[in-house]
Amino acid sequence: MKITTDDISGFNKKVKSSLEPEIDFMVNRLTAKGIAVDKIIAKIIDFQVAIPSWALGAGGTRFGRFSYGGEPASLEQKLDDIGLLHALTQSAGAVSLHIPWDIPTDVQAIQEIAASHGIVFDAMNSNTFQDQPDAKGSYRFGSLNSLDKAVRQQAVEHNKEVVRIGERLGSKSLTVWLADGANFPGQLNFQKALQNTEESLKEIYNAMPQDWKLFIEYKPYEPNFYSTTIQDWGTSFMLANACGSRAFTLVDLGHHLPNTNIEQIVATLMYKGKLGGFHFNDSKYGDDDVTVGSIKPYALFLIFNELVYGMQNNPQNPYPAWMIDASHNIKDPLEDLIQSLDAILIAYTQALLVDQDALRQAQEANDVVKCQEILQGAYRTDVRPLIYLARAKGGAAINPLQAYRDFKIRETLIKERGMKTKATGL
Ligand SMILES: [Mn+2]
Repeated sequence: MKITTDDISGFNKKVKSSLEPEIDFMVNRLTAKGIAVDKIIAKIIDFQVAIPSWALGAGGTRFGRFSYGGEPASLEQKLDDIGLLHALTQSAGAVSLHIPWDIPTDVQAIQEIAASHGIVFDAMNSNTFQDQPDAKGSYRFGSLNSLDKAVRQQAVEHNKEVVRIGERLGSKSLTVWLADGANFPGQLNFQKALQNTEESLKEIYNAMPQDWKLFIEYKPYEPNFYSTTIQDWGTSFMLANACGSRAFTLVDLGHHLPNTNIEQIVATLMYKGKLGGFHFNDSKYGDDDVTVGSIKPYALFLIFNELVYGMQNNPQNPYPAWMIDASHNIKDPLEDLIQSLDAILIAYTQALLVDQDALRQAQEANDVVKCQEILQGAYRTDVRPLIYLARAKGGAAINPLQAYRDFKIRETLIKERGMKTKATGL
């Protein structure tokens, strides 16, 4: 199934007149305040988030998995799904592949499909948290941190192979997330595990092409419930520094203990020029991987406030690689991704509305009340009319979720692919 620009403009014509009063009101109000609405609209249109290839099928928990009809059964179909998402939103113009779940058999054909949808290849993801059927060594007791040199070498070689696949597709970065750790006290020598991890990462880093970046992700627990070797941003930051200038920390919203001040982590890393990537999701208790903005939208806004400040004030930090990293256990994965993209753009737009000069002045005057008023004033602004306007100007459906349902996309995918397909890797 493919959505054409005619489909989109036909849909927009239908819904635009009912939204015009809200859009006009918003634009007039912000313009009266001296805000350059055009610049904000251009920034919203430019913002592109990578979709991981594993997000297009139903996820699961350790208790079970409930398939969703019409899931993409191949890499080609996964790209088609992201193509639909991008046609509707114009903000999902990149894919993040997982190896070995998505090894392309015909690189050129895959490139052509991606190009036909306007999709580029963002960070590649390796997998040393599962044993593959043909693997010699097992990752049961670790991969890059393993005491067994042959296992470490196998994990390093796998990462090098992922980079080679990515090179052929036009990717420029590798994300490493490790499940390595210990489930019980005494199981692991912390120092040896860290030393082995550092040496393995350096070997991967040194084998990457000169224009590639390495993103080191961290996670406090799961699947190792006592200790994780790269458990926090500090450990990731230290390892990135040990590797070199093209190695960075990757922050995943969900990979923190409850109530961690993630916005401060973002600020610290950007100040040091070491925030390479950012994974979006949301969580209530732990690493729940639920829809972005569904639980703590204010925290998401405060994080975006630091991201916007960093993008404007920290030339030492690269433009971060954005990706949605959520798991859709019961929702239609495409609808969930549309909701996530919506929440990301809302928080980003609210952060763009923060009057940075006024905030700095209030901070310098120690006017704490004013500081809070400025931030909350931006957060409490319903910015959706600006996003409608950006979508209309950028060629997206003004309301992508409504368009998705009006176009009967899931019904069509089920007709094309059947009820029982299963996305690879899930
Ligand atoms: Mn992640």
